[in-house]
Amino acid sequence: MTDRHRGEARFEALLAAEEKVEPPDWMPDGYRKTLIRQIAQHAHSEVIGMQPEANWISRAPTLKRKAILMAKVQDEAGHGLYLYSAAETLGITRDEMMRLLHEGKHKYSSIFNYPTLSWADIGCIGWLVDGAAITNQVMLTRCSYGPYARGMVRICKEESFHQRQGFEIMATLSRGTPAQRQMAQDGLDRWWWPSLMMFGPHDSASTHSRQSMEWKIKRVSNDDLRQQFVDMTVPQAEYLGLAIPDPDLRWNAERGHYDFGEIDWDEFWAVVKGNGPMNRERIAHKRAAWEDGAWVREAAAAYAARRRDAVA
Ligand code: BYC
Repeated sequence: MTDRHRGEARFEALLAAEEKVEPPDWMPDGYRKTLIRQIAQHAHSEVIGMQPEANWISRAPTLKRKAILMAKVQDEAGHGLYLYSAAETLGITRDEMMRLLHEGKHKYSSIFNYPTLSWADIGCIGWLVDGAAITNQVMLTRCSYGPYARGMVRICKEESFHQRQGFEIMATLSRGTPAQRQMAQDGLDRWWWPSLMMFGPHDSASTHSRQSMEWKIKRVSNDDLRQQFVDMTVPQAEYLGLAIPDPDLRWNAERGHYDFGEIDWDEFWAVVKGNGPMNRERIAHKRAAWEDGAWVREAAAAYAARRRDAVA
């Protein structure tokens, strides 16, 4: 038996036994590439996702709301850091991931290419966007790759708190003045469909799902997760007294799930391909932040080199 055969057999055995694959283990090239693609995309989403929320830090309605929002945006930066570290264990450097993002060769979640026009949008990001993220990420805590699965446990705990704070903003607005209720409804009208798009294309159009599920990277399909999210969120909207902007939404007693309308897939693919309302601005801002931070990276590297020389 060659080393490769032994590695393959061990990889298959780990998957079959529901044990984790770890960085030194042999893994198929495709498995490594899929994980780098997905984890880097996930990390980039956390970091780019700071922009639409940061837009409201200076305009949060109270000091307490400002402090909460600042803490949430910092949490997203932390999630990005755990995820970049997880991706680095697969043999790609952080600089390379940044280069690929800045050159448009790496994706990030479509949702962050929409603008945050009112304070209610901050509520909608927490309630709907973090809600969709948790739905997707709870299954990723069972991902077969150890560093990603472990990172997701911590991230999910923080995302649950984020979801609550978003729902609480929506509850406050929807119990407020008619103008505040209208602001909450307008936020839901604009964020509902993009939130459903976060789960990706239909299973029949998903290029990676089948293989990713065989490798136990993904455990639940895009459509099943989207359905879970709809079933969870509709009663929450009812509680808030807000209307979900979908005339086809209704409870289907036979299926035991809500039926819902069709996503505008032309809009989804336009946003994924870089032509959403905010794509260019998001990447320009990200690049500028990377360039502005060059001196910090240089200083940190120089300091680390001096420490190494001093020890040697
Ligand atoms: N947006 O074969 P498919 C957060 C791409 S942030 C853009 O189904 P896969 C937060 C897909 O990449 C958390 N692209 O792919 C932060 C693929 O293209 P490539 C965000 C999308 O990978 C701040 C192609 O379409 N969560 O929580 O099996 C504030 C075909 O798709 C999207 C994650 O990133 C999309 N929505 O499944 C608040 C979760 N959907 O790569 C909150 C981790 C699909 O072949 N990612 N594409 O060029 C995943 O779970 C999976 O990658 C996806 C897609 C479910 C997104």
